[in-house]
Amino acid sequence: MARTKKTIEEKSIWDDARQMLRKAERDGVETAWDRLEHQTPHCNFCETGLSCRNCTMGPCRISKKAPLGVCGADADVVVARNFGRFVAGGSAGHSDHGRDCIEALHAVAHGLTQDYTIKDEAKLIRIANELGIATEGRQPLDIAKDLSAEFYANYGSLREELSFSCRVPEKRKQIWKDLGITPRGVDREIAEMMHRTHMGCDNDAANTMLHSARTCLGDGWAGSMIATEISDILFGTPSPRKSMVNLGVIKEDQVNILVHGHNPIVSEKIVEAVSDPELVALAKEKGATGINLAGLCCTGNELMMRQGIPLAGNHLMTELAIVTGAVELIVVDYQCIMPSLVTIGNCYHTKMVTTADKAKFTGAEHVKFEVHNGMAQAKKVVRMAIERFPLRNTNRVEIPQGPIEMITGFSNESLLASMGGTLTPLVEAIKAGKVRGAVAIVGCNNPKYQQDHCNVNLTRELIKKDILVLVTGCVTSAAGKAGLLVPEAIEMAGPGLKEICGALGIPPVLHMGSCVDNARILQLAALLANELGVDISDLPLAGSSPEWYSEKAAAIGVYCVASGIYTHLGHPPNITGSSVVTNLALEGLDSLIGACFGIEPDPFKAAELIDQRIKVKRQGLGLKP
Ligand code: XCC
Ligand code: SF4
Repeated sequence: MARTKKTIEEKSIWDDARQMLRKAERDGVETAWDRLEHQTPHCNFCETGLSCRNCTMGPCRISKKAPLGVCGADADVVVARNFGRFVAGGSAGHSDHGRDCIEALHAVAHGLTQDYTIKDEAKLIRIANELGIATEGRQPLDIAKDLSAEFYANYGSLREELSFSCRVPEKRKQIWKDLGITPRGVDREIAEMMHRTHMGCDNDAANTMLHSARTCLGDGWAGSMIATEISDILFGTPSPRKSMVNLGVIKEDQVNILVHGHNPIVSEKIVEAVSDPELVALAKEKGATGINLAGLCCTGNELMMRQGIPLAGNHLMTELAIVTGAVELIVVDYQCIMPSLVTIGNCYHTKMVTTADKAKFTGAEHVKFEVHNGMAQAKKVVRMAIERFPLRNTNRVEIPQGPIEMITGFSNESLLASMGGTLTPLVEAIKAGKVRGAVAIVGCNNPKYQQDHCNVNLTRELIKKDILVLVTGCVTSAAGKAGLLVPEAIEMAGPGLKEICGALGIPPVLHMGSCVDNARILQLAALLANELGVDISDLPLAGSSPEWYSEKAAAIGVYCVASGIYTHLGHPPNITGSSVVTNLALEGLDSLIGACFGIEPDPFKAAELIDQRIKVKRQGLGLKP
């Protein structure tokens, strides 16, 4: 097969990306798009999920000529096992991030750190009450002790169900129970998936797929939800504020530090350190006018939601940010961090610093962050960045101009507050057909597809149809750069959505956080369902991940569907080698669980697909489509 070389315009829809892709070419820097070219064409067995490496009687490749692996596994079994392990990886990622949050809360509660505190006491008490932990007359730290213990228990094997199952509508819980997929413990379901997919265990594709759902539900309703709720307790529950997005947030005359990864435990301390007067003075001594901090990917979303820190870009912008030549240091924790960043940093003067023992990068400097030393380590990292500033080669600096304004900070709490503390205005707007439904557009970039083309166009099409859009993760940067995250964007919305958002003073597309914050959307969906006395699957809702790439994104898709939310993907996971698994995902799940996946690469057709679904759900509720 001939390799097709994409033009720069075909790689991304953005000017800032294109400008940096041109500079990368001039500077001899290789990016994900170049490496994709070297990897193309991809192995067809792997792409369709038909290769198995689960034992050394293999590896096996399932084909017409050889339809069974050495052990006798057929296409359906191999595909289901591969998919099961794929989403177990994603669930592990979100959930282990959640575990790190519990450790921080536990350390705060037990006085093991001075570096973190409880910022939102009201939320601590609210969540404790919700989970049946006594709060009356107790000190916040005492409550936090019990809450961290309660959360830890969600990871083990002693529970029949998760703490936040109290949020799940009864009808949904019954469906889970009937199918035997009520998630019991986060780690338990992940470990069981590894067990089931060992040679000679679960050799029934549908059964393995059901356990995929159970595993991912553990992610959505525990791992991710716990990460979000604790992050709010420790760092504050987000409220609407202005911020900026695109590579233009990098400042020519300042020391530039980028934070990349996922967990606010590291990045929140960096935020504090950059305003340390001593360090600011040091930066000035070195010839900079100050220290500038910007975020990438999900940790960027976290900082933006709570602190309004600007966002330099999403997944495919991470390499290009370094190509500006103006980044002194990039500090990372874990997930979605391309190992190529070290190499690209070396082409300039950019230092890469890792902070988590579970995510070291050869060639990067490791500054281990622990709950008890976060502040000291953050200052150390900022100092390292300042020391790099004189090494910057000003002849090689080129920063795209003109960052775009956006509004961030729509937690469920702030959303409810904007509606006067109740869901009634939203429910009324839905009933009246002014807001016909809501769609969460989430996830990533993938160099196989023109960057953000689908993310942006799907968002635009949906708001035209009076569908409220909620964005998280790497779609945030896409929607922000397209000017969709400001109140003025109601001009691009349909008349009903324009009226409602205009009256509330909110954009037609709401930034709800990072990818673990999709748990906020689950909670909101459950609140809506409970308010109407129906199941989540009865609501005019959908999810979409148009340009997804990661195991985590697949896990999100599965927990969305298993929670009753129809989910669109721009391209299928590696399952198309099995008709059983593919049919289950695209249809079968609908009758079992009340939702399924839809695959459509074209954003305009995808909008129609989602719109159809919303019509059906509206009619089901007795509303005009
Ligand atoms: Fe990663 Fe979370 Fe995807 Fe972005 S959206 S590329 S998973 S950073 Ni979560
Ligand atoms: Fe082959 Fe079966 Fe071993 Fe997989 S588990 S590598 S299909 S023999």
